[in-house]
Amino acid sequence: MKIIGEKINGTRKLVGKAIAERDAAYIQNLAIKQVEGGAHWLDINAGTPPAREADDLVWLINLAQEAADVPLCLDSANPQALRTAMKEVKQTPMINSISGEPSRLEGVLPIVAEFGCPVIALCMDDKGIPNTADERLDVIRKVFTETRAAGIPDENMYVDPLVMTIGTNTEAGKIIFGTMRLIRSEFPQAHISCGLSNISFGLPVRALINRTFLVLAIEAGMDTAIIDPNDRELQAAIYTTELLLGKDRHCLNYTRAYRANKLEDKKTRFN
Ligand code: THG
Repeated sequence: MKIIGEKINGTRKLVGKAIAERDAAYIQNLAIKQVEGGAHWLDINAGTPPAREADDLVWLINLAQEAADVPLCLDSANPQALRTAMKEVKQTPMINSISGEPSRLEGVLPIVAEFGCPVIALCMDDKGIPNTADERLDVIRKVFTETRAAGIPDENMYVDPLVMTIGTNTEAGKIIFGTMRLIRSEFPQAHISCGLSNISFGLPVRALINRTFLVLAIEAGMDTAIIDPNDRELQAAIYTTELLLGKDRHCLNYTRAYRANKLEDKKTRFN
């Protein structure tokens, strides 16, 4: 499993405040902690209005790069902000995201192609997010036609089936796992990624739902996730799931995590 650290996101209250006040230390601490927690990329989402986005993105990018040496995942739909950001990055970033929406294909796909970026592709188009796994596959199939024509290898694609809220549609989990299985089978070279938090919106004990959802999603073929890398229980669930699915040769990662005291409840271990 590869992890995209989600925390540098201006729609989060304290991050929004840090951006407005240009509190560099707050942002750099988030970058350092997430890499220590095992992030392979850092998502950078300014969460600010289009007129401010490029400036804020550049500020965040430079701070994250000073503090950490993992590649970034530029979370923006704004081609102009992305083009400006591409001038600042030290390593090829992931672009988050394209979709079947014509505006994204026209505005963002050329940037992805020009710089050879890995890219998250959302299972939606200008008609919205389809309600069934089959229709989400139809949408992403059209996106692959475009990305292949632009010379983007399937290995650079990170398909996001788009997690919706289980509280308003109890089929939401099954739609995601079904979509993941279809993508795995039709596009075996592509990666599968998603964000978790929408699944549990409005329900109690969200971390429990998110964690259990992640386990099932890995079994359905997900190999990358946008998560909080500093969530200890979530990380323990990832180690255990990979162990049980035969993705941890000689149980090496699991036993290493155990020795680093990453698996057991802190209380169980020290009381
Ligand atoms: N797919 C793709 N990109 C995405 C998402 C996705 N980018 C944004 C989002 N979803 C993933 N990022 C975050 C970042 C932070 C939080 C959740 C998702 C977060 N949420 C807190 C919570 O859920 O408890 C509440 C907010 C806060 O802390 O203020 O932190 O799905 N491609």
